[in-house]
Amino acid sequence: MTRGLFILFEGCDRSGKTTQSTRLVQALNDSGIKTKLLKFPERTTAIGKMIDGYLTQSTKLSDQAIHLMFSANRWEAMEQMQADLESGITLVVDRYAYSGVAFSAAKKLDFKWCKAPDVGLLAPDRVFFMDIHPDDAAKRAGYGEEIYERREFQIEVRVKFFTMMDKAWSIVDANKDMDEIHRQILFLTKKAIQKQEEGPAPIGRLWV
Ligand code: T5A
Ligand code: NA
Repeated sequence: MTRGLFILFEGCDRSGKTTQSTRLVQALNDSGIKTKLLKFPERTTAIGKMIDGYLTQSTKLSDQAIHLMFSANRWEAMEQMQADLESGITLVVDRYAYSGVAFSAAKKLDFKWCKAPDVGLLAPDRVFFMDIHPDDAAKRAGYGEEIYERREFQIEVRVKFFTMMDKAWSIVDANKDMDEIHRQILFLTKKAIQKQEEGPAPIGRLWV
């Protein structure tokens, strides 16, 4: 049996990650590819609840402490993610370590320091970067409710994402129509799954 693929969505706030990751999971399951949706931060765990308190501005934490909590929130999911991938389940993940680094580095924390706690996490096979200018994202529903949703900060975050891209990444124009974006992502994902079936590659590790 071929292992599942690890598909990741990254991008600035309100770029459509949750919309597209949900639709992708639905479409893959509909076509018989067993797929699970995960999102980070996973706000339901004990660590996730502290992160939620920080994001909704009910708790204060230092930049370093919240950074390490976001990382711990990924590490607590790793064992299950590996087991799922090995049992042939494809994982679609809404944000991951790249968000962790981009947001903290945009606060001027040292880039290498930001990457360190996530070294060794499972690496995604494909990354879809939902690219939107923060001015366009700001026009979308719900914008501005959480701590990081400020224009200048989001522009900084977008720049940090660009410094981390490699050949696993595809830049998606997130300003296009939702259906069109979905079709493009589904096509690229199915191609990646087919490639994995033809020549299986092991699960990689981040930043080693
Ligand atoms: N964070 C996260 C860190 O600092 N460190 C970390 O390690 C991690 C993992 C919360 C914050 O945490 C930070 C980053 C974030 O600031 P979150 O829980 O993922 O992260 O944030 P959410 O608020 O859930 O999600 P986002 O704000 O990022 O939004 P999405 O998921 O990108 O966008 P989505 O799909 O909810 O869509 C937003 C709106 O736009 C519409 C949708 O209908 C919705 O109303 N929309 C479109 N409109 C027009 N055209 C399209 N193509 C559209 N697609 C969606
Ligand atoms: Na989201």
